[in-house]
Amino acid sequence: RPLQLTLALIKPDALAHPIIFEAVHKKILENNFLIVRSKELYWGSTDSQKFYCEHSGRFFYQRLVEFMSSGPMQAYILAHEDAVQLWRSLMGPTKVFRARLMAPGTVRGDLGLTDTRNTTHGSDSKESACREIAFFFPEFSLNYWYQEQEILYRT
Ligand code: YYY
Ligand code: MG
Repeated sequence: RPLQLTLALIKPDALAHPIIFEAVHKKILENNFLIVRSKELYWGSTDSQKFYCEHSGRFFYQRLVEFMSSGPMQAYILAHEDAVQLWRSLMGPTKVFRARLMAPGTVRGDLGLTDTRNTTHGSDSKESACREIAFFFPEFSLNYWYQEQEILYRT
């Protein structure tokens, strides 16, 4: 099967601690993702608001936006045959109790601190992946990358 792309993010709570960062990074490598791009970045509250606008109005929106602009993050474009689904399942459930109780061994289950400080983000569909990759890596051409893959895959 051809490779698919997803956007993964190590959030400020995880990047603040080298051991946690290493654990998440190791998880990426162990699961045979290809790291297509990676960069450290720091959001102001405007970027956080824009990225999470689908949640504006929710009770957790303000604390989420504040948290996401509280420190640096590491963003990745990851490639894998099943990149979107695989990264979502490795992360585990959003909420910390559910993650702890029902998904030990996942990133959030093992390392998540609260419902907000839950270590990582992952695109939830192929469409969000396209949108989110463009948001983080505006210089990256998805079309070009997928075209290139198609050629590699055929030859
Ligand atoms: O996609 P995912 O990150 O698993 O969860 P979403 O439901 O899209 O929520 C995005 C983000 O919002 C979540 O990662 C943490 C934060 N959040 C929160 O702070 N409190 C909640 N009760 C639910 C979500
Ligand atoms: Mg989401």
